Amino acid sequence: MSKVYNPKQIEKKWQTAWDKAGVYNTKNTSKAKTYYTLVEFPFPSGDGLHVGHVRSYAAMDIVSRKRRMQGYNVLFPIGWDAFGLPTENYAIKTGIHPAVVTKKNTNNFRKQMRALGLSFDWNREVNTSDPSYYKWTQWMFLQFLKKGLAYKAEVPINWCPKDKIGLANEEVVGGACERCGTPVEKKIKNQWMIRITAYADKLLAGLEKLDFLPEIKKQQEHWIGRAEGARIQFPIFGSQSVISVFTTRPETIFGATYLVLSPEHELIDILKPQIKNYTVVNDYCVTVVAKQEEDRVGSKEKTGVRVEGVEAVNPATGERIPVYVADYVLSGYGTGAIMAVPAHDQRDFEFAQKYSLPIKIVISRSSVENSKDVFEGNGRLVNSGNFSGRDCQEAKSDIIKKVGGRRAVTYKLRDWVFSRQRYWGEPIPVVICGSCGYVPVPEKDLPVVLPNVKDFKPRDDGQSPLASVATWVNVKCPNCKKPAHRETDVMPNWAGSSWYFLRYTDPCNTRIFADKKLLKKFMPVDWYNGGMEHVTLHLLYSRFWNQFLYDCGFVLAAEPYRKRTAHGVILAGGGVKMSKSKGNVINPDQIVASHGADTLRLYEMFMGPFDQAVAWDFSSIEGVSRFLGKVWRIHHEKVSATASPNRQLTVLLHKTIKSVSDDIESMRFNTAVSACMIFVNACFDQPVVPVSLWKKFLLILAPFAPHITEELWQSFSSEKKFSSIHTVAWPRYNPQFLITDSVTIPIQINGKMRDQVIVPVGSSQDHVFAVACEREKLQPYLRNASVRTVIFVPDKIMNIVL
Ligand code: ANZ
Ligand code: ZN
Repeated sequence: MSKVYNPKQIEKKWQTAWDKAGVYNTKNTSKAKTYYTLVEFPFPSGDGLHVGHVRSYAAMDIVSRKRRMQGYNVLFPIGWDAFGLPTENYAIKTGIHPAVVTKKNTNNFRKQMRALGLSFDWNREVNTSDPSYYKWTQWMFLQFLKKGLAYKAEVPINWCPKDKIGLANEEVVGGACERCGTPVEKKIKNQWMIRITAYADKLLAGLEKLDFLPEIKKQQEHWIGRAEGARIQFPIFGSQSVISVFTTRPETIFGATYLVLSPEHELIDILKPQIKNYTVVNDYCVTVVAKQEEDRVGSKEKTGVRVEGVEAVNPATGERIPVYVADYVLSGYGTGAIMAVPAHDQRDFEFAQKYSLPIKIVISRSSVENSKDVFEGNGRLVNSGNFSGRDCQEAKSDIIKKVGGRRAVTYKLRDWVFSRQRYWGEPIPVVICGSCGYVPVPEKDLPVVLPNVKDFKPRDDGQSPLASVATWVNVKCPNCKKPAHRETDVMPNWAGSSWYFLRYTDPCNTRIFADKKLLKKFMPVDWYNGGMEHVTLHLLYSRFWNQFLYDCGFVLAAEPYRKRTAHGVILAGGGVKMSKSKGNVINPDQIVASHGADTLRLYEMFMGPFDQAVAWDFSSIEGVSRFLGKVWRIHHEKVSATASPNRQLTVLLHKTIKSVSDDIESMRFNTAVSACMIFVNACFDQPVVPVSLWKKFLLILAPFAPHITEELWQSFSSEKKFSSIHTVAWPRYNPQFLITDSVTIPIQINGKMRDQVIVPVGSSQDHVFAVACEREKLQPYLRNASVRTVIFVPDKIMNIVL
């Protein structure tokens, strides 16, 4: 064994040994309690793994290793979220098939992950772009279809008029096409939709019992955006039509001085003959519809046009009020039309001021709240007919009744647009037949395999490149056998990641996506760690997907994740974002090559609180590397089997075991590492370190620095057969050593107990005697007496013989 710590000589060696011995393999048949740790599987980009991945993976690797040592049968899997735009765009640029690029990139990721010593069970790797995987994604789509949760609808998509392609939201940057900078337009397309809104209440209710970070729950609730209120119909004067509005404040209806339609509202076409300024209205609508939603709402100045010739009747007052179209009313929310109450709603107030519309106060503000702002609070009704004088909340039900409205609930959550007119995704398994309509591909014919194409670019007509593959597109209708054609849209990138955690339990099953027995054994995931950027879409989609499969009876737990935590991002030195264009991206491979994987892992755990953003700091890497060097030296220079017991080190060791054990559970990895450093420094100050203490220390360091600890541990082993440190039981601490740092010592005078003193553990005879001499209780005995001898047992007892 080398005298100096050299990670290059040990890391590869142990990675191979662990693989060979199957140390991290999850056992389907084990009787031990299971524990399922999950990290977000990466998109295998051409840039390879970055240091941000390492932070999350190393953290959950530590949790997984601790659980194994605690005796659990741990499932800690990994795979590839392999479909997606970057690979497709790369294919468009280079002509290299996305499957070829994916293979190359996953090989690189796998190599990088292995070099980090992550304890994944590599037998369970999944790849969402593999037909044996997406067969089941397609099968699940058919279940949605069967249950009426997949449907077709006309919805607006982002459209680049120059490239002539539909864009995903993430390809729209500041309202312009990410590649060419052309302002993006909206284009109405017939799309596959998934009715996630049917699960809005279940998704909300399910949150309650889950151990998610409070911030994560809040974001999910906000995204679902449940609002209680009423739907109220406003008749149109001189017409059969009515305008139905959704309001959360029906009690303010006496103050509704105008109505607003969203520019997409269907009534605009229906009322065309009646609208005097139709051209102006229509031009306005077309411009607004082309805009991005974030440009329409928010702080921007509101715009609108009066719909001339159309007046509505306020059902509370009987008054005729004007109707507008305006950008601040959205089509996808509520009914897409509002009653505007400018005295009590800030948005309406701004609009009313701009267009000189009447502002009528219907709730009196209590005198204390006398600011100039629009009063959006509750209070006594005024100017509200018979209801005046009543408390607005108390009168709410009566007012809804009086105007013929009904209570209603609305959600911000919208149905999921599930089509992409792209290539690198799961083909939607549907055949379109002239006589039968949309016909599901029979389950026995799955997977519908993505055909090979030469040109990956979407077509000028906005269709997927698949539309050009005649041999693939033209099929017989599964129903009537007449000529028909395949759906050429593919699924969004979010599909495959909505259920990957289920597949890990049974990754090779060809009969079903996962066997129920194995689902029962491993699901739900015990602990899922991921980024804050995924707590709305991915987390919501996957919870929904799992809840749906649960309702169908295919999985046994309604909620897929028991616990969800999140890591902070890693910034470049100076606290700025790491980005290729700035050239400040840190490649983990470099650190592994220069300092070793153990140092990189330990550094990323030590760099700062796990849930916070931290900046990269090379000098700290050196510090961590020196720490491991010290561990190495102590092991070789000080650890001894014949060293006599050392109380100070023993107490410190037990404290360290406790803090490392607790800190791993609460993800305070940085303080766990510093506790280890304190212990190592204390050992370094000693001439010898008892081997029994040292072995326990190696065990708690093992999850953090798996290679060096394995190497040092094996030096104690004389057995031929390899038995890894990572399978040894997690050490327990003895609470007795932790109770306190001081002890109570009884003081005897001539063998009779007279008092007791509290002194620091390990106090000397002189110190204890000095403390005793100060005690009032002992004064009668000790004053003027001559001490013959003192019998002292450290930390136990003192007998003063006079
Ligand atoms: C009248 C009213 C009076 C309103 C008042 C508020 C205050 P939240 O709370 O965000 O859910 N609204 C309804 N549909 C809308 C749409 N499609 N686009 C934009 N705004 C819409 O919002 C509910 C309130 O937002 C509703 O209650 C409605 O304005 C508006 F003193 O109706 B309210
Ligand atoms: Zn047919």
